[in-house]
Amino acid sequence: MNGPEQTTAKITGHKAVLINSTVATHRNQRGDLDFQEDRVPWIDRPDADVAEYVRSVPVAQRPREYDLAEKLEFFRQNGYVVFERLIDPHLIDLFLSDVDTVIREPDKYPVLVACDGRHQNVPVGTLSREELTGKIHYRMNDIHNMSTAGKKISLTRGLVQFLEHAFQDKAVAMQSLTFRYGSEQGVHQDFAYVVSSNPSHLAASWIALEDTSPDSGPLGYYPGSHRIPKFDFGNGLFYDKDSTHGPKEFGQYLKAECEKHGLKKETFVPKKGDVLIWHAALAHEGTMARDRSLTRLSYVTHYSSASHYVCDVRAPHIEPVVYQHNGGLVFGHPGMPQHENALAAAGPVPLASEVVDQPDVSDSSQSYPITSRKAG
Ligand SMILES: O=C(O)CCC(=O)C(=O)O
Repeated sequence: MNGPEQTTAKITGHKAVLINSTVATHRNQRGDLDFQEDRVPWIDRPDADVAEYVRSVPVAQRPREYDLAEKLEFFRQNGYVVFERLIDPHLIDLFLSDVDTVIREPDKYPVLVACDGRHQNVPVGTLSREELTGKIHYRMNDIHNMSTAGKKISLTRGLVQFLEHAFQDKAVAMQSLTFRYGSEQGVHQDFAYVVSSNPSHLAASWIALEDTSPDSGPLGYYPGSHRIPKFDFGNGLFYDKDSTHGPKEFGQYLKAECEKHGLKKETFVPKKGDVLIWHAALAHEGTMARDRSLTRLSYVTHYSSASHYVCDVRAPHIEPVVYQHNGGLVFGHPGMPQHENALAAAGPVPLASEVVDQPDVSDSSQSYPITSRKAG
């Protein structure tokens, strides 16, 4: 396992292999739909012994910022864990200035946004100035591809180290979402929507870019819900075009199961720089804002492990360009190499590996089993 320093090693082994994510949909010994028991991260196995694991980690490889055993054990039991003031506030300010640059010059930076009341992602340039700076609720997708500050935040040392220990593998930042206002998204579990080749090798970080008001629609989550039986979309664990049940029924099911198991909703009302990491199967939501005019500046990154996210879901047939920072990985946008790191407020980019194959995203003639699923 890598230490916390940046490294100059080249990343290898990221051949864009073809993976059929549907093989992970299966029934366990009781006949229930579940993650494949022998492929879950060690920490999710019934016999996981966190204290023993941490004793085996040399002291020099343990994070300096927190007690690793305490955080891993909390995550194992509850499906989430909080780190206070983990993100450098200066880096957050640089990131926010990158976001402002996109809002000021939306035609120059082709970031996709998902807006209230619209079903599809649209280029930020199609929103009016009033919409972009006003009270419309939208989220920006994958701004980290253009923003070096975004990459550095997603790959903050203590965060990446925690995930490396939880996965026992390098962490890969797969996608990011940047919010100005609360999402008010219904209760869900991310593995149903976010695609890796193993749905249990998934986690997310929620980072407060400002002190969060309890009235702005904070993140809500159900501690312990990562262990409740999985929902069947009619065609398995994942929501896609063939599903006969949708996000609404998913949310209703999760709420009913949480109630049945006595799991109570909590909300995350953090200070700037605080982080909450959640498990692939933690039931969570964007709570309804009591005051929709309040901002809730926040940044979500979804991660998988390097062994289970080897190609970019946006173009799985090409070799990704891999950036490395603090031992964590992130892929360059396969469709917009000319815009990668265009917003460089945070200075030099994390190390990029050699581009092995030049991306050719115009080649859509091949069919690849990993495809994007509709978000809920
Ligand atoms: O921040 C929020 O309101 C919800 C974010 C979320 O549910 C997600 O990114 O999966």
